[in-house]
Amino acid sequence: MEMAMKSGAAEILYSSLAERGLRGRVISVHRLQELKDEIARYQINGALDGEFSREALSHFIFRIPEDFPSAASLIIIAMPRPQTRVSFVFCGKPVSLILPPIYLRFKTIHRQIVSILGELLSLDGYTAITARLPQKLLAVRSGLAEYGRNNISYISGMGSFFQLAVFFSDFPCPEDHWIEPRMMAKCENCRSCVNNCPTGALTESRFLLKGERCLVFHNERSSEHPFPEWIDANWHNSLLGCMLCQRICPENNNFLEWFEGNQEFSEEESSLIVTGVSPDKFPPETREKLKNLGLLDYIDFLPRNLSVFRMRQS
Ligand code: B12
Ligand code: SF4
Ligand code: SF4
Repeated sequence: MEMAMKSGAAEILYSSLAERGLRGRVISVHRLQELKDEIARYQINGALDGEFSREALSHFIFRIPEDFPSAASLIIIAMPRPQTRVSFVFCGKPVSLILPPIYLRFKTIHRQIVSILGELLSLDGYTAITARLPQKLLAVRSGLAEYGRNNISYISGMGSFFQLAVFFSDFPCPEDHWIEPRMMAKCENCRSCVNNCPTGALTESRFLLKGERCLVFHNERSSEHPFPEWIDANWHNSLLGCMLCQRICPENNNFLEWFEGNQEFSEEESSLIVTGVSPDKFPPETREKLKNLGLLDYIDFLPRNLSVFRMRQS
């Protein structure tokens, strides 16, 4: 294929990714500083809540890795991801919950993306390593995606149902596209997501999400943080995350019924998980179910998150 020898090297990479169901964009590594400044601007002007920013945004590293001085580009990849159903039984009554796109086997999917990209790049002697950068902003700035008013990014043909990954690469990028963040045209006359957000995380007064008001921030937080009192128990709608501003969105109409699997947990298993018993003490088949879903990575959050649904049944 000799991608880099040809002028349309990036286009060839894009079509090779598309053949495998992925979308990608390459931009110059020189954009790192602009990216850093863009996030810092919101931190400095106080638009981002301090506690939220420290917890959710402090893992970014806006530098070329020391052991990869030949990094010339950032490669942004999107892989379509379905919703999943996970069912529990509390007080003899079944509770069927959504696991939103990206939570199902998140790490395994990331490894799959690494492997596909690595294989394609290696054909021309290039390589890539995972970067810790603002993936959504990069997806939008590179032209891969557009923002929805709900602050989630959208790609034509995928809606918002995809997982993003960003890599440093020595793949050359002589010129790149660095475009102003764009909102989907569909959002101009639509407010469905804002109206359906119960917490005030999405408001008319500003575009930027109030992360500290978003249910997802609270149900992805470590277990020493109980849900704050201002969160109405009836707002919870997913085992992890929240689907209220995505499932109401007309841009996702084609994907609403896209579910992969329905993993059921018996009343005994549900009780073990919700009471926070250590997974080492779970029966092997329960552990296996959780492992296959990729939920062992989130196991500490499940007692808090599930207990609100158990309360509703009692
Ligand atoms: C922190 C974080 C969160 C936080 C904060 C979310 C947020 N919007 O920032 C919390 C925990 C709340 C969260 C929730 C969710 N997240 Co999250 N999250 C992240 C993370 C780690 C960083 C995001 C980030 O950079 N935030 C910082 C803010 C400043 O960036 P931003 O949102 O892009 O903000 C830009 C816009 O507001 C824009 N802007 C400002 N004003 C204006 C005005 C106009 C007109 C326009 C057009 C733009 C614009 O400029 C800002 C940046 O400069 C990324 C993974 C990663 N490494 O990047 C995943 C990630 C963004 N999350 C993801 C997902 C799936 C979700 C959830 C949908 C999960 C769920 N179903 O429950 C929810 C969605 C909540 C929502 N409505 O946004 C996916 C997004 C996939 C996609 N389709 O876009 C990512 C990329 C993870 C992944 N690997 O796939 N998340
Ligand atoms: S619900 Fe409407 S405003 Fe919100 S992201 Fe979807 S199209 Fe845009
Ligand atoms: S994910 Fe839920 S809480 Fe967060 S902005 Fe969307 S609707 Fe609001």
